[in-house]
Amino acid sequence: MTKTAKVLAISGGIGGAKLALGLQRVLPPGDLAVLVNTGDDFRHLGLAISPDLDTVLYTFAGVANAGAGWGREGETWNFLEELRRIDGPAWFQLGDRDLVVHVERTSRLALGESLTSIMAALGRRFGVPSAILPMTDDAVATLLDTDAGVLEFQEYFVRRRCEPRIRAVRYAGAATATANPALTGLLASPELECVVICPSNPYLSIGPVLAIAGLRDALARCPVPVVVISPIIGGRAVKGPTVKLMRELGVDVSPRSITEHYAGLIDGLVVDSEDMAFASATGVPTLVTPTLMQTLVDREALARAALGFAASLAAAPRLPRTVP
Ligand code: FO1
Repeated sequence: MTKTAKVLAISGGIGGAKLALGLQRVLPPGDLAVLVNTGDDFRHLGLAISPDLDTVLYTFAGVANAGAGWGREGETWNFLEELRRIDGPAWFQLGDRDLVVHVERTSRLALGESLTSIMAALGRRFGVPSAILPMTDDAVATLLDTDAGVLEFQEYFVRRRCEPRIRAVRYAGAATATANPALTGLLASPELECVVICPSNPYLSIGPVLAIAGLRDALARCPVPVVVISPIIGGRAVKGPTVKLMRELGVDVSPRSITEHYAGLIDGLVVDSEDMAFASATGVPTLVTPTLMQTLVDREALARAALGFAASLAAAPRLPRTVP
């Protein structure tokens, strides 16, 4: 029988996976489960692509391309070069090794296997000690209402390099999607000690996860501390379009906005030392610590700090979570 996780992390791709790896490295094997965004998933060349799941898988297995943050280290590009030569859709770069995972996932889905089961099998094959849980086995797509029309996530993110101006973010299918069944059990488990929301984009990466009604409710009701690591450092995002998006949505780029975004769900916020001045105005208990993760040591240090902070919140009398 598999061990019940003690820590649940919620993550998108690149930024979130960095902290998730730190958590995996400081926790005993089997103590971590990661709930991963699938709102970026799409069909490309007939293949089922799950970028954030694969980023977490490769990061946990130690085979990720550290520079790009996505795809495999030591990748070869024969498939992509040949695709480009015949004028195929090479804007989304699929490496040869990475391609194998997409082909395998697509064929197993076609045979009726669930995404959860496929990711569990891949996790075992890659020797990953943590559970990698898709947020749902149903189709959910993050759609962007932009000044260039409605765009699917990868169309906006990769093909258009996040250039269009976003007016609204939607999560098509989330209202009727069923949360990963393992998650509801885990959130109610007496073994669970805390939930850590990784410093992923709150709108594009964590937003789709929390848009699944059953999942949001289960998280709001869970009795253990839920802490979030702010993805904003000194008014900047470490990577990606978080700050640009917040500005376009008319949201103040500050730790307080992160608390407001997660209102009713979190018990504590972790902000970077550079944002010390905001710590007393976040509206929730706040830990100030370095959050920039450039090295493995940084990732482990932030993981330890987040876990210690959650433990301190569990020990103290709990404030009721404000319902939005
Ligand atoms: N990101 C890019 O910026 N360009 C790419 O060509 C690209 C290809 C790609 C292939 C497989 C995969 O798993 C991820 C890939 N990503 C690529 C990353 C991905 O689009 C984003 O990082 C996530 O969707 C956002 O978390």
